[in-house]
Amino acid sequence: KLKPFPANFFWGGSTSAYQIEGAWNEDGKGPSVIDMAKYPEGTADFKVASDHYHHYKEDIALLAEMGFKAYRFSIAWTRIYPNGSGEVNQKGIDFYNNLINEIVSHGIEPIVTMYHFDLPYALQQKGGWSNRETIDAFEIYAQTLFENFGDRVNYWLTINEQNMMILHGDAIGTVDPNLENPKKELYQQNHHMLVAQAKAMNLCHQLIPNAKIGPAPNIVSIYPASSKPEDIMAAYNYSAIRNWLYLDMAVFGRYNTTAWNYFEEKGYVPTILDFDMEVLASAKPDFIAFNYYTSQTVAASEGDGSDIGHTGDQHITVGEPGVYKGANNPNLKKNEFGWEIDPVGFRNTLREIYDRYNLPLIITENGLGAFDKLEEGEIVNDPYRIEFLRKHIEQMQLAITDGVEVFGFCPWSAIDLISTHQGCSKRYGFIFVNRDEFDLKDLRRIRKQSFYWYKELIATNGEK
Ligand code: BGP
Repeated sequence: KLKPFPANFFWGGSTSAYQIEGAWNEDGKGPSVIDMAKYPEGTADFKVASDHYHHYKEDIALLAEMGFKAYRFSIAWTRIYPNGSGEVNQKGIDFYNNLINEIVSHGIEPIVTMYHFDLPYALQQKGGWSNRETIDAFEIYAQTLFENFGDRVNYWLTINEQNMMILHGDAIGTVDPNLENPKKELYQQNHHMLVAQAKAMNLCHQLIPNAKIGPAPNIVSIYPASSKPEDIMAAYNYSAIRNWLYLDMAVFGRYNTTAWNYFEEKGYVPTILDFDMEVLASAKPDFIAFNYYTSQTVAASEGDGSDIGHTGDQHITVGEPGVYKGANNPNLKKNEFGWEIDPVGFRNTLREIYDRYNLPLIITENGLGAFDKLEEGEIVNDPYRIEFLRKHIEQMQLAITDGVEVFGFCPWSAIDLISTHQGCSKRYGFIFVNRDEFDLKDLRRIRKQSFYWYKELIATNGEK
């Protein structure tokens, strides 16, 4: 018999600042690494995005109409500190005060990501996460957030998908790919981010003791491509490098042994200062947030890595010579963008995380990117999205029945926004935003079919 979803379950949705807000240089906002990055040809930049900065009241009203219990969004570090550190930009504080008040006034619980890929460019110019000063800047930024918004924000997420930033450093671009050993540098940055995260968790508990805070990596079950013991070992190792390295540190305050051995073998061992491990061990998250889109399948990699190529998600390469290589999973269907769809893997992932850490879980991203079409009569038919979410929600309920403590589901994305790598034609939202890659049109908001479906699902606490 299925267990019902808990009362007060956080049904909601997610966005991130640079993907939705626009107003990239308004009201004193400084540039982030995202603003300065080059975009793939033919795709929109993030300057206007969904223009949420100017539409936030209308947008929050629509989320309230859907019955959202929680809304996960990120604060742009460069609105608060245009240069990453130094002077606070009051207009940035004002914007988020207004936004949070709007959210709270509709009875929606705000869930705030402190840092979602958009590192201040001024910090990047000084070495970004390679420079320990960025840890201090993050700590001060965190303090500013807790002091200004901690009276209304009870749920905080430290860093979005730190593991993706490190594993696919070229995709988010915090490291120069021309360095002699870019991966060593990435793992140094990783160490600094982990220390920054630990400091933020401690600060949160100190300054706003009633609030809760946790990490928000992308965690997925890893399958071996075959029953060959070598493939099973590759899957085990990749899971340690991709998943547990990040969460073991956040929860247990220590480096995962398999990941550490891999650092040693590959020459990626980061420099650790004396007091770092104490700081890391002293911090504890209250929950684990994670993003899940698809599982991953890997095989053993032998030789020079020339057999490592693109799989599944087409814009990233999965693999490392001698360790693992991405493989297609013939048992799974793919979405229009080549991402494998695996709802059962979602249940497995929930169980894996819960068994390992015994902390409450919240899903902060899950969803389907698709080329939605606006049809005559203001209609957007997206049955594929409904089916994707329904199947994942079913598996989540099975996981809850298994005994996994889940307190919220915030799919990606609440509203259409700009995809991190694939422009605005790849849509994820319940609400259509009328614009094309380069034609901003009128940016009007249109409820998709999935909007009405999700509204009913929330109204029945997931029963329908
Ligand atoms: C996650 C990011 C989001 C979002 C999502 C969808 O990795 O946290 O910011 O972009 O993936 O990915 P994409 O936009 O590449 O389809």
